[in-house]
Amino acid sequence: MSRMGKFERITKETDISVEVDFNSTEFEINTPIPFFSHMLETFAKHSNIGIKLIAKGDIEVDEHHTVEDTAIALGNAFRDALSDKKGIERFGHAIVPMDESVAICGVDISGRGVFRFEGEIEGEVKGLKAENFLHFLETFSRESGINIYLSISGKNMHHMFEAGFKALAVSIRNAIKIAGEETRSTKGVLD
Ligand SMILES: [Mn+2]
Repeated sequence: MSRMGKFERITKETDISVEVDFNSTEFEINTPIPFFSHMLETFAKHSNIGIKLIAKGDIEVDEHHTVEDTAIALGNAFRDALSDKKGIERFGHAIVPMDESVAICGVDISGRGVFRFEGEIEGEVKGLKAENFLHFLETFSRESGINIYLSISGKNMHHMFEAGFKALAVSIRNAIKIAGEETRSTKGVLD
């Protein structure tokens, strides 16, 4: 079964193209924000999902447009790859520590993209502000239809962001696994 998704978004602010393939683990990430690329590579690596993502954007304004539009494109590529969600595990969770930090994540691929965050996170890791890290996750959740709960505590911002992306990746890796033939919902559909 092919489980691939694609999305392109070109505006006056950004130019993003994303391909995801649940049957591949090869990734190639290229964004103008090295730390953001590092986070997306971390996400690809630990989710075991093949992701090809090329993003260009007006980072001379700030990173907001590029981060948001990347989330829109990645979310829609996921929605496309998830298709009718038939047979998927649906739920996934992970607790991922990174040195003094820890992230707790749970996902439900329900078709309803609600993002809930708990924790205190502010400041910036070179080129990626905490507000845009959260905005990325909220936008990805909404566009993909993946309900995401995430809690992060710690001291080092790099560790906190990275633990968050790893916990999300491991949760999604488990939730997209094929568990059977049936749709895992008493309603019969996931949307
Ligand atoms: Mn790192």
